[in-house]
Amino acid sequence: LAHKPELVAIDKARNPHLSATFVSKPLISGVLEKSKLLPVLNPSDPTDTVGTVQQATAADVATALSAATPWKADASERAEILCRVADLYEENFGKLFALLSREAGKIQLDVVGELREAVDFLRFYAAESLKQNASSAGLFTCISPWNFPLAIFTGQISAALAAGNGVLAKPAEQTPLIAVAAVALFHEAGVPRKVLQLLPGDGPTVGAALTSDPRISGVAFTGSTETAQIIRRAMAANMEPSATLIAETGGLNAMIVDSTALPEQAVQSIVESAFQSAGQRCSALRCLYVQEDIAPHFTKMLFGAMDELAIGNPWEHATDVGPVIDAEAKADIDAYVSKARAEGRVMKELKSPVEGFFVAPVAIHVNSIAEMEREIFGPVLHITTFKSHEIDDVVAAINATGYGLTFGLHTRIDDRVQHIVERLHAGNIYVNRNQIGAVVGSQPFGGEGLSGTGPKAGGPHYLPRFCKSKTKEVTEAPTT
Ligand code: TXE
Repeated sequence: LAHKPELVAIDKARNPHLSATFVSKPLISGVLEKSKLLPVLNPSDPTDTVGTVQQATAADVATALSAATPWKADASERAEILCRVADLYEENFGKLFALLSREAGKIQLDVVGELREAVDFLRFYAAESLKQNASSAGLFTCISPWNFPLAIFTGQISAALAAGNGVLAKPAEQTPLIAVAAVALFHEAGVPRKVLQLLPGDGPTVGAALTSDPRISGVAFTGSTETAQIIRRAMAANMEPSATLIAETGGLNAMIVDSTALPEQAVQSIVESAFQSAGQRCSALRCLYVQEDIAPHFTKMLFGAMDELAIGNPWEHATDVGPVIDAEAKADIDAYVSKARAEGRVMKELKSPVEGFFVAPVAIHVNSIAEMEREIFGPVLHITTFKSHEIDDVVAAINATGYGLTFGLHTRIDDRVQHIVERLHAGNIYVNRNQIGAVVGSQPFGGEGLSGTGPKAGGPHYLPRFCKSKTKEVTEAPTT
């Protein structure tokens, strides 16, 4: 984890947001169309309807686009207001905490880490915009996923706003309520309603309309590689060639553990990297390479550590693994695991509770990462072995997936670290530690190849992509 927060004791009875039902509408500047109301369910208890959300229509998108305007306040005022949003996030901790947990099914440690990251993004981009004298006068579309529905959402929006853009934001279908709560805080802090508008709705209607309008100067997107490709095509067909796409997508992330690794350290980082957030992180470990001579002993230790994982209600302090996001995600992962089970490739499997969208952590044998056709977005770890002389082939196989997000290495051979790090294509490489960290400001995050366009979020190069660059050269005119 980026931040290792202390667990806070949250008393369910004293947090009214845990039993409230939220009713939300698009936050656009103009008259809304009447449209479908969709229920938002709690993934750990589908009988708990967290709220209902009114879906934005194509007409709402048109209204929002014609009202939209860049943020004309000067840079210091923008930065001040974004810092005020950060303060409001902290003041509304209880409400945001309850929504993140109920709507996204997150365990307490994940919720605290995500809230912290969102606040860090706000303060970081505010400070960077002053340092870099960032300026733009465009309109950005921000499209976010459900797995970090507050942190990624806030990061995209705050960077676009810090540079002076107007923003049209579309949250993921599964997690609109936390976005509505967050945008209300932006407005409360002083971001004008026409500058930041929120349009909950589905990808093919609202997302597509917001990524194919020539008035949009750029799109910030986090989600699947397939959707990023759809957006790239829509932008190419409809927008100016100068329109910017900042995409962060998926990964097929690997880790190598050689026979010199410290086994306890490696086991702990594998368990955290593969199963934290129920494996629903783009950075999560998917394929582990263990050196053959230590494999029998090492996997025994690893499976022993898996046995210690507590699966269940995200509200219990002891819970390590909560639910996956929805019924569709559970069905997809369950079908994948059933096929592997039928093929005799399941090496270790835990049991899951019956209710809710839970998937128990599982380890599956593969011969090579090349056998993995796609990212399985859940607590599923693939394991294979290698011999010492095969290390370059392993690196080549990992590179050949085309993804390049995270990579982990456990070894005590210094030369090997250098040898592999030089050859491996990945945006974030972790040596002798867990593989899912990102720290705003000091450990920026992002990938290459099929994993995204870069630049890395939370780093100094992110903000300039939201700006228009102007080269100003002045020749002094002779005075008359
Ligand atoms: O992603 P989508 P989904 C990966 C992960 C997961 C898979 C599918 O492997 O199993 O993607 O998840 C919006 N035009 N990641 O279906 O569809 C959509 O409404 C414009 C990795 O959730 O990419 C949502 O707001 N927008 C990932 C956002 O795109 C469109 C996090 C993401 O949804 C659109 C999430 C369109 N045509 C999933 N279609 C990560 N990198 O962390 C959909 N959207």
